[in-house]
Amino acid sequence: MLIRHAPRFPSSEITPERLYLDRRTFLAGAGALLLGAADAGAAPAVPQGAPLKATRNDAFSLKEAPTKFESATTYNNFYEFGVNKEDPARLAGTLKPRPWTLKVDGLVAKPKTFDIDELLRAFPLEERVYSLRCVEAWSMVIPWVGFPLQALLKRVEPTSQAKYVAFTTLLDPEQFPAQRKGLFNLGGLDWPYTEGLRVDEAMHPLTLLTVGMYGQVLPNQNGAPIRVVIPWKYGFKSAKSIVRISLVADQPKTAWNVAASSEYGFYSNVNPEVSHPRWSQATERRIGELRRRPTLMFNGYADQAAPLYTGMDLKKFY
Ligand SMILES: Nc1nc2c(c(=O)[nH]1)N[C@H]1C(S)=C(S)[C@@H](COP(=O)(O)O)O[C@H]1N2
Ligand SMILES: [Mo]
Repeated sequence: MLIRHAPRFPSSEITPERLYLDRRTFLAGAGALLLGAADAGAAPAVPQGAPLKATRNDAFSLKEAPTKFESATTYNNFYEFGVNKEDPARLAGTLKPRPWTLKVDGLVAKPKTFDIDELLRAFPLEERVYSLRCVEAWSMVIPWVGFPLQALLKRVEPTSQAKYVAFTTLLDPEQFPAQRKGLFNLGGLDWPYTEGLRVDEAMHPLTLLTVGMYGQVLPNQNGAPIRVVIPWKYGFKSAKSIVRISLVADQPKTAWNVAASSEYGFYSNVNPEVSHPRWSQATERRIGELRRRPTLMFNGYADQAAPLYTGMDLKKFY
């Protein structure tokens, strides 16, 4: 597999400032498959598979063996590349994770556009093993690398009017084939992909702005170079390849809710007692296992997440 054959670097050689490799080295290492994509622009490329150092946060980590790297990088939902699970791994070579900026704006005292490498230097990276529970009733256990979204939000100083946080994925049909007009876009989503959280959900210590997994930079198909991960919510809340985080007053539109509001709500907390209209959410299959296991309330993070929803009817606010 392509990613497996990516060049390995001694970790002492790689610091965030030095993630840029010369383009020839990248091409030689990544192989001819990526040639067409990487050739398209002269921008420096971050090699897929470059190591990323992080301090393990045991207090926030599941004590479960991670899903195989091969599974986590070949069985993906990333509709910008198509609706089939294998499409992202096959097609994500067109995504260019450098140069990349993340704009943080809206109802904040200090709006700022961060360069991705500036972000990597500015916030200490943690490794956290979370399970990701897809609304389709499968799950994976992934060692993510990132930092609490809270840390970034505090830096821009949300005003008291800010009640929600809106995430926006990159819009670029050159890089995302399904964003071109035509049959490729079978998923029924409007672009760009959007997601949102209440401010208190976004500020929750479990909510992770994620830049890597399995000790390396995020593979393109997993949402390079930066995505959000909210472990007590269904996977679709974890928007990939984001370019903008806006603090807003009103509940933002979200891609899946716009596409099918009776099936996908704004909250989308993992809840075994609230069925999807077309299937039960009571059990799930961990990728790599045959048996099904019971789905846990808030995906197992009830102690930490339930207090956010005190007094709310979770059947109504699904
Ligand atoms: N931009 C964007 N983000 C996205 C999606 C998508 O189609 N586009 N799919 C979501 C869904 S449904 C899931 S389950 C997770 C999958 O993340 P993974 O491929 O890293 O496991 O990404 C989420 N983030
Ligand atoms: Mo999902």
